[in-house]
Amino acid sequence: MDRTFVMVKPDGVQRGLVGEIVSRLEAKGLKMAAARLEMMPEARVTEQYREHLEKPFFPTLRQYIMSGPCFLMVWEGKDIVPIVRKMVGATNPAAAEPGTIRGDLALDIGRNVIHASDSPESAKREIGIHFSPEELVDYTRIDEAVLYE
Ligand code: IDP
Ligand code: MG
Repeated sequence: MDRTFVMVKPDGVQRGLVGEIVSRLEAKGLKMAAARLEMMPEARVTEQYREHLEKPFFPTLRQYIMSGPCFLMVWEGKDIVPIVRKMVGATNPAAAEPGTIRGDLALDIGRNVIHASDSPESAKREIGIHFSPEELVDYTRIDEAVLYE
């Protein structure tokens, strides 16, 4: 099974969207492997968004991510990285398709509710930043036998 890192950002937590987002991923058939609500420390924000350090929006991005609690998760499923990216939608909610999380639940690129890893390599890196191996729970979902061919 493949894994990805997903995070409800502070605007999503404040707006009470954690349940809605978890619900969509659960209903798809994906399996939650870890979850934690926390104020993300600056060192991990910087590590998470390392590729954007030199971008003009980085200081406000860091401020946004540290403005309140985030809900961090690891999810599992076959080909999960592209599947969850599709469910999340375009970075700018104004361009995100209806039916996607950002398309349905957000308006502004600077308040786009959710993060999801963009490649299997990023997923591995991001899971490693935020979770220790012992925090990843290994179990069988009762419907796994009917979810996959
Ligand atoms: P992604 O979250 O869809 O992978 P990235 O380009 O990796 O998008 O950007 C990371 C995050 O940085 C975005 O989700 C958004 O919160 C923020 N961001 C990206 N571009 C802008 C921008 O032009 N203005 C403000 N924030 C931005
Ligand atoms: Mg990204």
